[in-house]
Parts: sequence; C-alpha cells; structure tokens
Amino acid sequence: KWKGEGTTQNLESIVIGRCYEYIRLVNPAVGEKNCSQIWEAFKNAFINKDPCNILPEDYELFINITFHTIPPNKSLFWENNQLLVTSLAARGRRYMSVGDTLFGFLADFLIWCGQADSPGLDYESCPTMAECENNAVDSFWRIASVTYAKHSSGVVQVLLNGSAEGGAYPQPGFFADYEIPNFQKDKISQVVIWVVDDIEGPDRDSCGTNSVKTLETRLKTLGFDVTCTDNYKSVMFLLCLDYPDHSKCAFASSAPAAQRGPISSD
Ligand code: ENP
Repeated sequence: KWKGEGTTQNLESIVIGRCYEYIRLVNPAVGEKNCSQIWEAFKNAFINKDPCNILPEDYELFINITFHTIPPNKSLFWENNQLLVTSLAARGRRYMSVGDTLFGFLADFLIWCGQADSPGLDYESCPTMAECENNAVDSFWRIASVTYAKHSSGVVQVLLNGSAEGGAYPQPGFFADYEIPNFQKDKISQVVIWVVDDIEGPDRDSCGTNSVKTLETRLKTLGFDVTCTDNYKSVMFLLCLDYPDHSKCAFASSAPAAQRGPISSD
C-alpha cells in the first residue's frame, strides 16, 4: 500500500548480527553492549504504530544504549556519495561517518517499518519521505544525525559530490538541516570540505561557487574555520580505482623519467 520498498527480510537477525560484529570486531573500543536489548529498543520505536507517525524521540532509548564517543578529527559528513564514503571511511579505520558508529552501523542500507494495530513488520511496503516525513527510517536518521553532529569534534570533514543534480550541498538535506545546526562551536576546530566530481560526471559545483559557496558562507558566519578543496587527491585515487585509464586519472608524475618509460638515447 505504500510506495517505498518493504522491510528488509531478516531484519532482526541482521541488526543483532551487526551489533555483535561491531562490538567484537569493527570497534571493540565501544565496550560491552547488550545486543538483544538494543534490538528491543530499536523495534519498540516503530512496531504497533502508524508508520507515518514515528518521531526521532521514539529512538531515544535506542540511541542512549548504543551511544559511544566519536573520536576527534574522525567525523566525516557527506551528501550523495554513500559508496565512496563507505570505502573512504573503511569501517572507521580512516574516518568515522555516522554509518561507522554503532547506532548508524546497525541500520545502514536497511529499510524497516511496522503497522498500526499489529506487532508485525511490514515486508510488503514502507512509506517514502514523499508520503510522510515522520516515517520510521527518516526519523531514525534524523536523531542519528543530530547525535553524531553534536558529538563530533576537532577537524571534521565533509565530502560532497560536485556532480550532484541538486547541487553538492542540498537544501533541504540531512547535513544542512540536522547536522550543521548541531555543530558545537567550542568543540570543532576546523571544517574541511572536499568537493569531488564523479569521474564521468559533469562539474556542476566547486569550492566557491553555487551551493558550495552558500555552505562556506554559512559555516563562516557561524564562526567556523573553513577550508575547501576541489577533487581532493586521496578521494580521486579511490574513484580512479574504477577508471584507471580515464584522463582525470592520469595523475601528474614526479617520478624519474626512467620510471615513466625508456629514454631514447643513452
Ligand atoms: P543518500 O540518500 O545518499 O543515501 C541514503 C543511504 O545511506 C541509505 O541506504 C541509508 O541507510 C544510508 N545512510 C547512512 N547514513 C545515513 C544518514 N545519516 N542519513 C540518511 N541515510 C544514511 O543519503 P542522504 O539522505 O543524502 O544522507 C546523507 C547524510 O548522512 C549526510 O547528512 C551525511 O552527513 C550523513 P537506510 O537505512 O536509510 O537504508 C544521516 C542521514 O552522514
């Protein structure tokens, strides 16, 4: 009956399994957590309720029991490049995006919703953002975003897609609406923005232009130290993995001539 895809099959097993994977292997530094209690808190936020009337607050207990500190200088905010962020962050080893925190990790890539007057999950369909704002998934990411932004500190990075149709810095968007407003002025020393175009995509937005300019101005007005880099090299290397022969991936080399090819005479 809803327009969106239904609940991911085996949701309970995935969430509980991910919970153990996270606390035992991905990030044991978070310490002991009760994974079945975490699943109960997650489920109780949305089961037996109108799937269009789930609020971020409904996940409060879940957030409280999954919460852990976010290491300084490791936060990575983003829009429109989830797969790139997933490989750049490397499950928290390089950066810790919200999807690399315990609370985000449990839900990443999943879909879920319940139904009014029934304890069952709806595996057939779930409401989309267009059908109702207060759906189980979007309300979840709202409180996850707010929590993550509030607890980010030091140098924070923002990875934006310069080829995105709605602009690299979409408004409305989670970053614009739930993350920036929760940045703690006294905890964040610098905001590092990277605007990276898709290898085969158009160059729609760059540092100092269009929506990125809007973002830079907003952050500076809020009093943050802001830097912006176009096509940041480390991120380009990751993208170029899939396009080794593309002209954008022919990195200027300072290697000695002999390493690039034989020299004709001598
Ligand atoms: P999209 O639309 O590119 O990607 C949505 C996908 O990313 C979904 O599979 C979603 O999981 C997963 N995801 C991981 N973290 C978030 C998230 N944090 N979030 C919404 N979805 C997330 O992402 P958006 O909508 O532009 O959101 C990007 C935001 O995430 C940025 O603000 C960034 O700073 C933040 P699922 O469970 O829905 O399938 C907040 C909102 O990290």
